[in-house]
Amino acid sequence: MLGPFLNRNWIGSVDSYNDANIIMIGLPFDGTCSYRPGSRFAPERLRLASWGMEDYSPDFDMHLDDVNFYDAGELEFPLGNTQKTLDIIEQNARHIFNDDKKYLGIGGEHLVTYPALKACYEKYKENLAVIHFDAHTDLREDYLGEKLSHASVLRRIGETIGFENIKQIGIRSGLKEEFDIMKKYNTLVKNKEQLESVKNKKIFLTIDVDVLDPSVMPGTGTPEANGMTYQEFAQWIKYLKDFDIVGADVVELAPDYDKSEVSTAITTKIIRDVLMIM
Ligand SMILES: [Mn+2]
Repeated sequence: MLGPFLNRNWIGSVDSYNDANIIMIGLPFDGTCSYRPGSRFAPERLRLASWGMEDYSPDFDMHLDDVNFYDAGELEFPLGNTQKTLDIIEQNARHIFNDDKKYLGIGGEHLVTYPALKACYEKYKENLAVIHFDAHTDLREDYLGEKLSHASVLRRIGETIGFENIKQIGIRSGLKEEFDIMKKYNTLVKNKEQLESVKNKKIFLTIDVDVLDPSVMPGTGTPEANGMTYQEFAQWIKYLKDFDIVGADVVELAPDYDKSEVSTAITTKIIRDVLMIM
């Protein structure tokens, strides 16, 4: 008899799509990155790194085995064609939501959130809100004329679900016009109580890892000083356990900018804890 063989799916993944409540899907796309590309390599590196992580979370007193999720692998994209790439993501997300399952996207850059959110909105309509962790507003009308850019993703999402249904955490960089939008719609959240207004809604949670300080998370395309410690971030995630999260993604890890690979290791932990609150 041969084996035992190493499992190369995400640690804790169940064996089949049909048996899972949460579908994890890799999105290796970084085509609209405005500064440093490389997030397309994140999904496979995270999968390997997951085997170096404890599958028990003391914060939640849970094992990953207690979470019913399936690692579906990575989508294959026609790199260079942004619209086709987004269409593929949207079709796959729609499939997952139509099967009454929850969606967990592993980026890739932040634009990958937009097609998944559109599919999520089709299902949950005006009952949907977005909770967004990021250093950047991502509310630009366009980036050098491109409306489909990772710098515009929250603008497109706001146009889809209404800016009053967006709550943003950790934002510290953007244009004045973007900060004006945040003020107008009161999207920027500074303390946990300010999330109460979306607590009765279905939540799509989108986490750009650059919300963490670059001293914690150097492996990202657009690092921004004065970010959160991991402890601060972990407290937010714990607080979100009582929210009804139907979709989520973790984006913008660019593993090769951090030769220590600590950024990748930390991101596996973010994903583990997101799985536990879904
Ligand atoms: Mn960002």
